[in-house]
Amino acid sequence: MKIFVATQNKGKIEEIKLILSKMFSDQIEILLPELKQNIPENGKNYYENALLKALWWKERISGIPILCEDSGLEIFVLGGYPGKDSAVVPRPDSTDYERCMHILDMMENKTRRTARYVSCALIFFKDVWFYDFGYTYGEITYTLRGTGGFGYDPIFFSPELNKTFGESSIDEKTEVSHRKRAIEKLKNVIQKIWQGSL
Ligand code: ITT
Repeated sequence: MKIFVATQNKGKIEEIKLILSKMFSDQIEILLPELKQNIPENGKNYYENALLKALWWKERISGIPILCEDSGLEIFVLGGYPGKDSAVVPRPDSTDYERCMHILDMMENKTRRTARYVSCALIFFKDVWFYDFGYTYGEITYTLRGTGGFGYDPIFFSPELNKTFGESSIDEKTEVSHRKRAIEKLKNVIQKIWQGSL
């Protein structure tokens, strides 16, 4: 049972591999992009960006389902910032460390620190697609904590794990992650595609 996982983010790749292998108990063959591609992500929201990635890849990959994911961090007191722009603030070429420091600067003196990660997972097969969302709620920390994960994980405290995602193992994060919650909702559809009933 093959699936093309259309992400170029190394952190996401490791997590999605783990999620899919737990969900389908290793009966699955995961194919990945070979080269770094510059895929436009100028949609109005997570769903549009996930679909843009799928439409780009469907011209290049055929015969197997394509799994795309678009995600972001939303901080309530900042009106949902950085949201769908999470991968490009403060600049597209910033490092993960710079992105975290940018958020900590913006959150200086803020006492309301609730945030959530959002994931929109989308499966595309034969010009038909299905998508769903997953959410994980947490708090923005005051300092960087831990070196695990990627992106904003060292500043995202998960009450479910009682530590930041940066302090968590990939297994722990994956148990409660927005990405797992979104992909899980597509499980039946993925199975139906493989069974040939979609
Ligand atoms: P692909 O488009 O190739 O999948 P990307 O990194 O560009 O990779 P997105 O456009 O969906 O992916 O950007 C999501 C950004 O949101 C990501 O780069 C991180 O900065 C942040 N983010 C999303 N999920 C995260 C997570 O689980 N942990 C930490 N940061 C996350």
